[in-house]
Amino acid sequence: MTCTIRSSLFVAAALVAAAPSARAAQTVKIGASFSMTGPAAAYGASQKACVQAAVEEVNKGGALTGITLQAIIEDDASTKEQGIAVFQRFINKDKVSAIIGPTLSNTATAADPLAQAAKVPVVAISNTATKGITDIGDCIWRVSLTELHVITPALKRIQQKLGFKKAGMLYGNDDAFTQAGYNVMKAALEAQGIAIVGTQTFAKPDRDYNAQLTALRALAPDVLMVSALAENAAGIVAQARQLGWNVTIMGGNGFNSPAFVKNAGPAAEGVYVGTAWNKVSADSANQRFIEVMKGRGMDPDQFCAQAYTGVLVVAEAIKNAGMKAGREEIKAGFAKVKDLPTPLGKFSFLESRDGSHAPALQVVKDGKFQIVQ
Ligand code: 1QQ
Repeated sequence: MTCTIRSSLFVAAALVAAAPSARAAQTVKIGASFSMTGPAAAYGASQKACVQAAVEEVNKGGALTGITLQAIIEDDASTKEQGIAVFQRFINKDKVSAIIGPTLSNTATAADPLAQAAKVPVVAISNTATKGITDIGDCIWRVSLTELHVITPALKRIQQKLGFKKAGMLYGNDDAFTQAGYNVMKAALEAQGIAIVGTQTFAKPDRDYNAQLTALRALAPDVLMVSALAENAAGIVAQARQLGWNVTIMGGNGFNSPAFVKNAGPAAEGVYVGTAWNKVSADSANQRFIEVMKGRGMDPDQFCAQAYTGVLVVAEAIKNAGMKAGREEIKAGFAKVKDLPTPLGKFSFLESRDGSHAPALQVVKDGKFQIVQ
């Protein structure tokens, strides 16, 4: 009910504000809450550029008859507090039709309940914590695959190649995503019959991991599983190699930013990470996406592909709702998204409102992520 009233008020306001032409397009506002500063800033810059690109492409493509999308992009500063403030602004002041983001699962656990209470549909594009996101309620949807859907098959594939017997674990214990990633890694190791010989933790502000790495190294694991955001991840990998420790390292989703590879430098070589985006997919939607981003001077990463997909999903929901773009209508439109061509592959939502498409495995080689075939 709230949804319907708000959306009709908004449509009325948009019509009043529109140019005098009777045929003027209705502007549909989409809020995007990304971490442009703070520990997740490496992801937010990519997300911002790619939402802007996707909105321009959708508007240019003309598939949304009579509708122009407008993205309002705000910095959530990688914190719960700022995420809540941004969501409040989107919901009550900007009166957006839908929200994309926030970047971190940690922020989503605090901000998404506000959208759920106000019945504003949210599309998560990079939240990968298995629990505590879409189960907030029926307004919360996500494009991103969970750590469970990515790490489990990725570990299985590496295990088949390298045959690990013993694993060490290192994870951030002050963040919903790094904790969730740890839980998934632990379960995946156990399922593969790999013994966990030691577990160490750190927190986001930490910069020295030598004590944890030295303790784990003494236990001689075959693989080190790390659940960390990009900045911590780069420091951990660089310090492990500085210690002369050449153990195989596998990271969670936090590693998927080129910022990790850049900041870890040569130490990143050989690091494995499961990914939601198969960048070498010959699929035409993926090739078109890469071309669009290259045209804008960008070599896209997984976070870009997911952000771009988030906008395509919102546009598809509006189409599914018969070119109606109120909050309730977009939410209903999400339920009808089926096999949508996107950079991530043919996209549909699961019953749980989580994303569903094939994951991939990559390794850092010659200073770049390379898909393991
Ligand atoms: C989460 C993540 C981060 C790495 C997102 C950028 O996967 O917070 O869920």
